[in-house]
Amino acid sequence: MSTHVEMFIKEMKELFEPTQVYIMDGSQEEAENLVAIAEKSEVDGRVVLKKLNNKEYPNSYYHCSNPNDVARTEHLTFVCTANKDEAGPNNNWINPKEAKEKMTGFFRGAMKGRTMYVIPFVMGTPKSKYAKNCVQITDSVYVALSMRIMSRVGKQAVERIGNSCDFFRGIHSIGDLNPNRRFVMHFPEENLVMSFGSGYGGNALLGKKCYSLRIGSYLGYKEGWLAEHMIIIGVQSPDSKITYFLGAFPSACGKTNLALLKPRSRGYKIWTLGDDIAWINIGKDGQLYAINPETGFFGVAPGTGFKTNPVMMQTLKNNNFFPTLFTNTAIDTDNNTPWWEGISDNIVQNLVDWQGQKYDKNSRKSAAHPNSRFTVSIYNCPTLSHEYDNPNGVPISGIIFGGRRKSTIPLVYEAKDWNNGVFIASIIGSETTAASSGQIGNIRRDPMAMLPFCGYNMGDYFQHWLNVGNRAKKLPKIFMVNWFRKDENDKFLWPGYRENFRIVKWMIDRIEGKTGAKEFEIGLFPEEGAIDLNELNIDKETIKKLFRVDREDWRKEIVMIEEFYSKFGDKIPIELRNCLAKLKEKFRI
Ligand code: GTP
Ligand code: SPV
Ligand code: MN
Repeated sequence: MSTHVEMFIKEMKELFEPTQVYIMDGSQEEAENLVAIAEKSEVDGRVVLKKLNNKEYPNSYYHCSNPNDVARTEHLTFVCTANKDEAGPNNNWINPKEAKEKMTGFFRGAMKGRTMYVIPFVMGTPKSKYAKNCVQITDSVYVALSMRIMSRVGKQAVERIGNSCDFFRGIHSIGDLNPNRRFVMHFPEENLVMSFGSGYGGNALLGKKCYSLRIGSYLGYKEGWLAEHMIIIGVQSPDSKITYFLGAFPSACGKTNLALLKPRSRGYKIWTLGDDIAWINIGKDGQLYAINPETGFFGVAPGTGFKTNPVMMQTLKNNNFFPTLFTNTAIDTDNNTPWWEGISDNIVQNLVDWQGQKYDKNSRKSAAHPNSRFTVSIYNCPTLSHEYDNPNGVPISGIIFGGRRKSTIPLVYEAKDWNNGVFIASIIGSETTAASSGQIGNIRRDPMAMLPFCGYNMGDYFQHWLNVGNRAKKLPKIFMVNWFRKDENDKFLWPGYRENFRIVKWMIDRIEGKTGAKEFEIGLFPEEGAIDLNELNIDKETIKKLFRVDREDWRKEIVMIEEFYSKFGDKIPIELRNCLAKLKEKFRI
């Protein structure tokens, strides 16, 4: 082991005072050991893992977290740059010295009586020049097991690090799960994250949002690439050609579902490369190429079902090397299988809810927590792309942005060019979801679906997007979608899920120049009849509503956009300010 990794472990051991240290190697034997430990240990009065029905869900385990620890906590997440302006108004900030003192105070002696797990891991395929080396410390066996699913853990990371001191350091302890002593602190200038008091998802699996997005976006800014909250898919047409897309939607707004979509159209297929994070570089030929740094899905359970997402259901039922975890779902106790709202139409007799209480069917509360999730290896996915491990990534022809909006935003439209696309992405608004603690359903600006994940000033981030566009020789087309528009009765106007493929097919026609577009105030719209609505029971009136640009709604929208932009002062690039001025003119504001 490299001296720098050894020094880091020694320093952590002195700080945390654990009973023992467990250095992970990523082996099969280790998976079995850790599962056995988790089945025997309790955290907070709850057994960490319980085995589920092995016939229905092979090698799968149930985990239920403290009810105060079920989602990311954005208000407790900080970016600690030397200078406040560098973190920007989009991030909470305290100065690095103060942050470290606070965290070190929490960390001191926090692992007494516990095991300290050391997780060496690589984000990205180890042979890729875009991959990054990392080491996380944690005292949660659930986090250790999750990291093995979500990233490449083991010797290859140690080998890649060698004698270098250049690796990401992630320091995590669940502490006593007290929300008053819970913080996630990022130090982009030091390639370091400190997280205390939470064992949940993005707060605790530090390779994910903390490193691959917040620190990653900062590194990308310095080094000339982009770290984005995006899926990567390859869409195969009947002529066997594969068109690669990126797709960014805010948390719990449909990325995983689009990434594993099974088209109904004959001859088409979607190949999955990633469902949450993309690292994008300009390749030698001047095109954008994307890799997925992760190796698993940490997906939203509710709404995932045999009808809506059969490929994910198959993924969950596949068996391989990695144990699959279900967190905060309900359980069908007759079958010992995980259960959630929307999984199937079958009626189940006996459920316990996500807190282990017998579920009353007349209850208005859901049985599974709305942010209940599964953690499953990407290698279980039957539609995994053959290019998934390609060290260079895949060349991107289209970028799909989206949000969750009851009104205002049409089903789909296209940007006129790259800069206009950056503008459209910079003004995304979306209703807040259960993926983050706090109120659900409030509209907030979530540019590029990166508001909670951009590790530096978002004004600089917009400029960086424009710069990447200037440097690239061939740019993808940019689209905006909204699967979530509703009617007067609060019903979704668009069937969504697998039917979303109809929109993707139109995008391919646009990329290939097979269909024209009509220009409206906000962008380019599909021509009459260009979207395949065959065998879809939807009337003309509904389609009209889905594409309606309501001038009054847009006037209100522009007020919200201006308010958001104004927080960034003159950091908002002139190109985007010009786009906004043009939009205002069109709506006569
Ligand atoms: P994160 O993992 O939080 O980043 O979320 P995500 O963007 O991957 O979202 P996901 O695909 O897991 O979907 C979130 C929720 O939206 C789930 O409850 C889905 O069932 C629901 N959903 C996804 N796609 C659609 C759609 O096209 N229409 C409707 N109505 N709901 C959808
Ligand atoms: C999200 O919230 O966007 C997620 C889940 O993908 S978490 O890993 O908790 O960030
Ligand atoms: Mn996400």
